[in-house]
Amino acid sequence: MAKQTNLKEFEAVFPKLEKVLLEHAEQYKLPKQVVDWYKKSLEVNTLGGKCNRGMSVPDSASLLLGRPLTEDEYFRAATLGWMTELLQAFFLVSDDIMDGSITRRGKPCWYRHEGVGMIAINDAFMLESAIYTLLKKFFRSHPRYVDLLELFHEVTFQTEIGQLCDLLTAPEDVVNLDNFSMEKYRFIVIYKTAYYSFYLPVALALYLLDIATPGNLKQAEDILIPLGEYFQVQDDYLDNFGLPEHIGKIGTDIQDNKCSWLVNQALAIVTPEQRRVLEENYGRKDKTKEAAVKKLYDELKLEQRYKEYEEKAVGDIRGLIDKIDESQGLRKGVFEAFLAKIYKRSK
Ligand code: DMA
Ligand code: MG
Ligand code: MG
Ligand code: MG
Repeated sequence: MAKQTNLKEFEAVFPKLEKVLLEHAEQYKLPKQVVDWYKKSLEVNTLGGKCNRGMSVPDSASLLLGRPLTEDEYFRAATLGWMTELLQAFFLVSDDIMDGSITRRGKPCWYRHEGVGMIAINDAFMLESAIYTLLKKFFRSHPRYVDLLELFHEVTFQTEIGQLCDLLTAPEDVVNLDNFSMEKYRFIVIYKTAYYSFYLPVALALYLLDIATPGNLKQAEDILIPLGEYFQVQDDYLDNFGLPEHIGKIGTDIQDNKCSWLVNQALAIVTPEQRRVLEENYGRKDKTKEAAVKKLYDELKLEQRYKEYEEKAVGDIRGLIDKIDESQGLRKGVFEAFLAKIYKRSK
């Protein structure tokens, strides 16, 4: 039987990876201040999250093998897991700057820490670099090294085009609700979230075990992308309806003029008067205007609408999982584990 990892076990691997990263930096004879800064950035930005993405690599590997991992297998799978967490850290540090966010994981966003500011941009680049330092150190002689490398590069690019579309659909100075559509929404969330959060960990596990084929990668993608889409709808729902104490961040989507799931749902059902409320209040850096949009969301019963969406989405995903043909090396349990982790999440 496969055994699922836990946060404690997964976090126990991090210090070993941090040591490798710091030793790698130290070979350039940097001033101590620089090494200390890198260490702090690594710790603040990589630790303290739920690690759902990272833990999915060892979990998926164990489910694919149908047995617990040996100590060495666990270490290697968790290392790939931490590399997905570094990728996530790189995206979050930059995302928080671009979205003008206030808090992350219950603390100020990194760029808002004392003395950090726009140095955070370089810190984000260094978090990304750390992925490739670890990949080279631990996987240079793995038969799928080039595939792993290309996978990280491709998923990074996919996330970046998603972020670009997210930002271009949310200009700061012009609010034009006609720019939003569910079609554009789907593009944004599939690219900015689904590939790196869901496809990446499973593809990594398949490459790690050297059982990846074009066929099983495609099968995995066909389920993981809808799963990732559902996850980002939850994120958008929680941005407005979640509690900052639970989600560790303060929602910004209304003030940021985001093409969020909620605004798209609202647009589908508003009366002309309600649409005017949106036009006059959405996307403005103003608490009172934000409150007017929140009130409209309540009147439109978007919370209820979300719950209906969730049941339908989960039913559809279960249907996709049921149809998996396990003869290509995949296991239904891999996808069931993902779904169980996010169904009805409140954080
Ligand atoms: C998340 O979009 C996407 C990436 C690539 C970080 P978001 O801005 O909705 O995320 P959050 O709500 O966590 O700021
Ligand atoms: Mg954001
Ligand atoms: Mg964003
Ligand atoms: Mg969000």
